[in-house]
Amino acid sequence: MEKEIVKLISDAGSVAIYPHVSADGDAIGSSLALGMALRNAGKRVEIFIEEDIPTVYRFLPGLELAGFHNEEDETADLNIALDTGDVGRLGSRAEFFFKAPCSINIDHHITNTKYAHLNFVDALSASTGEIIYSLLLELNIPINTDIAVCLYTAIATDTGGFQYQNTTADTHRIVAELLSTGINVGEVSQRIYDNTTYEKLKLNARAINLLELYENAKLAVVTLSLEDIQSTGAKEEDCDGIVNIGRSIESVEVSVLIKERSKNEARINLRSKTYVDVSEVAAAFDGGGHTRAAGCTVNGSLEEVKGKIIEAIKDKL
Ligand SMILES: [Mn+2]
Repeated sequence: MEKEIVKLISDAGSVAIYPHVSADGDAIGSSLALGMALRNAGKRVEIFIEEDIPTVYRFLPGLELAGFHNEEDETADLNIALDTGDVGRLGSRAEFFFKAPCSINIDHHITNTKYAHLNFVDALSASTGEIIYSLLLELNIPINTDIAVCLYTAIATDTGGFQYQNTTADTHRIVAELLSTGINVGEVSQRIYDNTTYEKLKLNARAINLLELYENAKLAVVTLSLEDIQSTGAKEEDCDGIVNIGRSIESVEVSVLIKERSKNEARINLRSKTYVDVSEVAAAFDGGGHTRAAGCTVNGSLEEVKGKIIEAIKDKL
């Protein structure tokens, strides 16, 4: 970590933390961990979220630091965006983010656009949680069990439970240190993985039924309309993980989830297994992400979007 960033955080009296929109385990876990650590170091801390914290992560400590931004909120000395690859991922909070005298962007997305005053992007880190771990060591702030649970959640979710290619020896070394604070891995895993709602399960069943294979079964596509999601009683956040269903098929290299946002807009999640760089596919549609996991937003009807996405991927297979 650059000394300048460590010093700025060290010197700040108040800090506001910004996870990305549709925050995942890494964004939330990293934000709560950094938030609690800086609070323990005597700073005023707020975490500004775009949407409610997903139910699955409501067991995490430090949630009292998170809330929605109000017009009356004072500008912090320092705004820090976590796990956020571009300004678009700050959503409606972008304007407020740039109001602070100084902003810092800490992330691991290879497509990060370095939009803040100071940027620390380490694309070799499997998760932003790992970067925050190192930052806390440099800041000399002790990592207690609460902070460790949040960092563990960040790292475990972004590595697919230590299964994805991004998992490194450092990932395991850091997690070993986190476990030595006494966190209960069984309990955390149960909270994260064994808490599927019936509605989410029904949505998964629908997704499996809708799954299509293309390009000699190397490409899996699930297209979900708003009606598909609503009819199962599932929530938007329940779409999380559906893209992995296609990825789990033996022959599949690229798995795509196309989710209708409105009549003329769809959100795309992309996953690959061994050789296709899906961050390139996403970037072609002004999106971003990692080599094996990326996303973008595409305009058009669901059928049009599906056509565009298949066209963009098929030459890479
Ligand atoms: Mn991440």
